[in-house]
Amino acid sequence: MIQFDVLTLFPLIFDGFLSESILKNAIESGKLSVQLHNMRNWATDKHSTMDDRPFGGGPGMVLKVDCVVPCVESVRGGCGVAGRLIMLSPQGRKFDQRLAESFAVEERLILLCGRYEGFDERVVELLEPEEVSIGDYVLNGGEVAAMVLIEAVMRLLPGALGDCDSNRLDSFSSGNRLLDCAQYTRPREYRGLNVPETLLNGNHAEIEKWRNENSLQRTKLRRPDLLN
Ligand code: 6GU
Repeated sequence: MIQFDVLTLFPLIFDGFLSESILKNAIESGKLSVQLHNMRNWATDKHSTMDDRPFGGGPGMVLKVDCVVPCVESVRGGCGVAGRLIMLSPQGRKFDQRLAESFAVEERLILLCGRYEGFDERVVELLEPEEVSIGDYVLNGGEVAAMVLIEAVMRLLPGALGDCDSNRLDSFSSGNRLLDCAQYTRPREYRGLNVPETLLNGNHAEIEKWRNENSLQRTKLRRPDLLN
């Protein structure tokens, strides 16, 4: 059981994500829990202001240190395990399968989602979170990145997926640095396109060989960086 605590200004973004399909089943069968915390509850004024204009001027708004720090401290203190604190931020370390594997062995992960131009830098100085980015592009906030992280970690939890080793064979898991091979299902022929003959003849050694070669070929073409 791994507990995620998500600190966000927009908890409703997570509703559909948490209540459908594989993730819903994993939560219902106790593989993980996700607690949403609305950071606005830690605002200090009557208008529930969480952000303010940046010192020095410029566009956008900055999330206030005196709201965010007490919020994190309160959520952290609400459970015996302090947990690993992760700030979703485009300035962070690039998220990958290895980092997901290191998260999957934790008891508790606290995910801090930013909005606007980000957090007052003193949040980082005081709380020393691990900053994580999901790639080199800009999102409106950390919520979608937090969902990416939760889903990637959830797939690694024992028994969370129906088929017991379907995650071990995934692209990018430890011991597999190749892209997945091409897959086909019925019909055998569609608009003149045929399923490769090897996949139809029932020879499992040959099928395995075809798939390995297909994986290697696709990786060479599309992601040569994975082969080095
Ligand atoms: Cl974690 N946050 C935002 N706002 N943008 C991103 C990101 C995170 N990762 C990639 N782009």
